[in-house]
Amino acid sequence: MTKAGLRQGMLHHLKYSLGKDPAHAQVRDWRVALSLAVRDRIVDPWFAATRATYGGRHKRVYYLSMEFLIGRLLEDAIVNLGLLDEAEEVFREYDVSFGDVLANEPDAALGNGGLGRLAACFLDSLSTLACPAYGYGIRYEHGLFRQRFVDGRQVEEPETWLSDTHAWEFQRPEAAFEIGFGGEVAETGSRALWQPGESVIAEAHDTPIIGWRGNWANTLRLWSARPTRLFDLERFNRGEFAAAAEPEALARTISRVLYPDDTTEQGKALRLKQEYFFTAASLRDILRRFRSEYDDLRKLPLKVAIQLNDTHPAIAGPELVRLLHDENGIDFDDAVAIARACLSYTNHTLMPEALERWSEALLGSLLPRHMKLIERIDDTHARQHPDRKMRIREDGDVRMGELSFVMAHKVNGVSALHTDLMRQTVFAELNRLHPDRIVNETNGVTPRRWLLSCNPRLSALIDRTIGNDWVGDLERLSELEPHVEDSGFRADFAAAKAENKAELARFILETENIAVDPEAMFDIQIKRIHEYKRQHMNILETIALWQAIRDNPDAGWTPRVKIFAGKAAPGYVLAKKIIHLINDVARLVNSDPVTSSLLKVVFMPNYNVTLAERLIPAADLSEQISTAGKEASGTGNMKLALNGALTIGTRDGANVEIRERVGAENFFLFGMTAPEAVARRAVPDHATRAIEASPVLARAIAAIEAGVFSPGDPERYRDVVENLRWSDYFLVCSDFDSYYASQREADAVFMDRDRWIRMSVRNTARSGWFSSDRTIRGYMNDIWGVQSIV
Ligand code: 475
Repeated sequence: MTKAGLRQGMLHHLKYSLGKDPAHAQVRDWRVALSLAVRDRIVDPWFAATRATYGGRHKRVYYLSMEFLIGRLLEDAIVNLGLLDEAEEVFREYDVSFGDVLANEPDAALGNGGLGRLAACFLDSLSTLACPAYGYGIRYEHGLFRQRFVDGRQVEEPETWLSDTHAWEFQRPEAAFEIGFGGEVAETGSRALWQPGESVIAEAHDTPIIGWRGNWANTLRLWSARPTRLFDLERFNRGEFAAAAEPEALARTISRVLYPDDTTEQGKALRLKQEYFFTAASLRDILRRFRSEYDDLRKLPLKVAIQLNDTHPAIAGPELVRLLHDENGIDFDDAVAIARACLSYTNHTLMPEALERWSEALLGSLLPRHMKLIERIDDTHARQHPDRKMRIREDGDVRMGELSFVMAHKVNGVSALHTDLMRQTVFAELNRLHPDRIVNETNGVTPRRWLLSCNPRLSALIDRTIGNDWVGDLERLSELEPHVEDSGFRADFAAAKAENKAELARFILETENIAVDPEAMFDIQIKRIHEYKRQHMNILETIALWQAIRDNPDAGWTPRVKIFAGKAAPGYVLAKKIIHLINDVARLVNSDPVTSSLLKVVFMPNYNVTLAERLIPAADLSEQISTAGKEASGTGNMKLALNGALTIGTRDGANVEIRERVGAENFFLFGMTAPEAVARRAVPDHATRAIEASPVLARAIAAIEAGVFSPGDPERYRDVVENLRWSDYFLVCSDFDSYYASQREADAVFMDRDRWIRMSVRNTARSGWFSSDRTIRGYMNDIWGVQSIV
């Protein structure tokens, strides 16, 4: 499309969709007008993709996920359509800042963290690879809370992405299903009929997702809940206004807000309702589409692949069996076999507190028919394997991981290490029974968002050096490798990083009022706050470094800026304490004249996709320091390495594979391995011993205890410290010395700027394998049995 076409489309929407002329248009008007003009360009490829899928009678992939952390969509769409230059020029003509227009778009945070962002990267790759696919999820009215700090403490505020006009979706009032809850099951012979006690309507909203180069578009279909009965007019007329609106309020609660907990499971009835709500609506939609083309439901697995993103949609197993068996009269065992052939399940965490369990009592009251079917699935499976004692139900709970495993033909982990640990630990027994079921699909990230658009300086350099085919084939980045010997290339590579850092430094000054030295090492830890991710180990190291610099300010220290960002679950007390501690340390350290040219600490509030896009291109050092065995994969680690950051990290998750690919000599490794961590945990007093053995750690802890960072309130971090001393399940103390030493090695290398740049180039050149295009090809071949349509 030409610039003229884009201009015309935008002016058309400005006038006829927004009722404005250019002279009076506000930034929001321009943003919505541009979005609608861009959306218009997506519709034809979108229709064409649908026609090609129908016409070729192709199998479709359905990705069921409670979370899609998509962020802003406008730049993504513009970049994928190849309209970036055109859009920039048009806005120059109107003297409107294109950057402001892009920044006006709300960041759609329909997810918590890694799991939700992975789903969003997968959408981009599915379209790029022309794989016929639908994402299915919930259209939350409020996404992940906004984070503010008040006196260093996290405060949560509701997020309102929809109130600022979401220009991408098409409402589909005709694509609606009634979803039931509760009620009774009437058994007649071998058949059962579920009569729900209450119900809500699931209504579809479609967002087209265009792939790289604009050749193919899939659909993200999000469900919102509305009441079957809008409004109780009788009660209203009696003057009972609040009561009259009750049915509506109750129904809308279901899609009102995203649960803000990641990696903990809370067993709330509303959460289960949300899970069943979107899963049931999606399955009904999938069967409706199948039936519009085929009549034999037994052929479902030939045309339908359903991926369960963690156990949140695990009720899909029993629900599909219910639809096939109860509602379509297919024999129970056949129904289970058909469902299993369609379903596959991705596990994202082995942390016991994250593995979903629902009490049989709750499940039985909310989904009585499903509870019966789960019992039957469990009994059948147990009967088939009488020598084993594996049960889906345990202690009055249904274990959703086990249910998903039994109902899936493939179960995958998200990194090589994580998949091995699945086989050895959580699913050891099931793996013995079904040794071919577990497969690995190491995560990846989309190169369009996480290099091309977020890092225009580096992208332009790569284009100039090797052309731009890397965007659709990230392994082509290996062609950069020979250029590591070219001093001109190295200088350009260093300059791109330096400019990104200078830009971030300006942003930090503007938003946080902290002056940071753009020449210093930008050392970045960005992710949800969790004990297993060990932000507290990082801040302890920061304290120790500060103390060491104060002891001897002229010892030739490498200047550092420690940057943190991430949200804590609102109910996770210790994680919130860690945030408070980091902010307290920042306040003191940043105002210390002795260290101020050498060390700064910044906690950027409200981490989200947009902030990640700012931080990642400016990173020198990527902190990937989880306790070995606890981080399933990580994906931020991949984004940072791809953008030339060196990793300081443990042998955990995908770090292992990153290190293999970028080379051990280009990676700062420290800490125990996963088996060593397990063994160490069994040593009594491991933490106390580690603290006694490490004067550096002991002194850092002592400073916290003495109230150095919380003057007048030395008790503030008592729980953090006690936890470290007396339990330290995540082995912060045991790994500390190794971490500290590795940091000092990073300091030394950073001083040798040319060496650092070479290592940085190699990280970029060797990270091509971590494209989500590669990951999705893996799912297509190993799990779904589908092919790209060309
Ligand atoms: C892993 N989220 C990362 C990433 O595979 C991994 C759990 C319960 C409720 C809501 N959200 C969650 C997760 O479990 C999660 O995000 N897991 C993450 O998945 C993608 O890279 O290591 O921690």
